[in-house]
Amino acid sequence: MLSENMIQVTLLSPLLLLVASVHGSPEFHLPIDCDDIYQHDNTTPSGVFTIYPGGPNSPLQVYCDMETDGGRWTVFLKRVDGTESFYRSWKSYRSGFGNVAGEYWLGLENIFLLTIRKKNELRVDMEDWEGGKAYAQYSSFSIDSENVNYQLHLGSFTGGDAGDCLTNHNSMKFTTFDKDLDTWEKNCAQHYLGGFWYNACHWANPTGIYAPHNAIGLDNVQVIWKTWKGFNYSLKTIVMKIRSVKKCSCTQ
Ligand SMILES: [Ca+2]
Repeated sequence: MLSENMIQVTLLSPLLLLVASVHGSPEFHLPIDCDDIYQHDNTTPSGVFTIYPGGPNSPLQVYCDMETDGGRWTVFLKRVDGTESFYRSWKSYRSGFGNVAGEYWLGLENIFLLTIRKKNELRVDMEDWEGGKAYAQYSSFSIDSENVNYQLHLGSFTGGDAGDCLTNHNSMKFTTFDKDLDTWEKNCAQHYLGGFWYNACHWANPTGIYAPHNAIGLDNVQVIWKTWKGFNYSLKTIVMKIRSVKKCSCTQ
């Protein structure tokens, strides 16, 4: 799925950064996240970059939002056009899938690594089919390791006109169609066709079926955010992103 250019950039980046660190910029390290990329150059535009939350031998491609509310956001979920299937197994949700230039899930293991390296806040941006936009923001966001099934730890709702749908999902473990760790007697992922920190089951379904509003008759299985458009509205886009809550640790 990666273009030849992207592969070359991925292979060259560590080398170029190593050279940069040897020649006159000893304080510059491999970026852990989009915040590090921004701190190194605050004129960097939004786009696809290589980060190293798992160390120098584990380059990871990601989309950085450098515009919304000051930028520095590392995007871990993006739904924009329905090109990617999100009805996926535990293994798939663990490692990540999709295309970072379009729709993707960064992977639970990568999200875990990102959130143990720094303290992060969470923002969710979404759009409807009539040009409306809304967001929801939370003071902190982290997940546990796979040993405890990537349990979600969410801070308080700090604002946003979309309203608070995720407090209902706080402290939940992750559930996929092949691994039921939700609090419902059945499997929420099988029933609502995504993979998420389901409870019994959801107020939001960011990984649900992508479809234009009213295109499918089934309720609750679409990409929904209950407190903004209700259970029966299928959203046009949804993006989940995190950033370091420390505004600037840079020394330049
Ligand atoms: Ca269950």
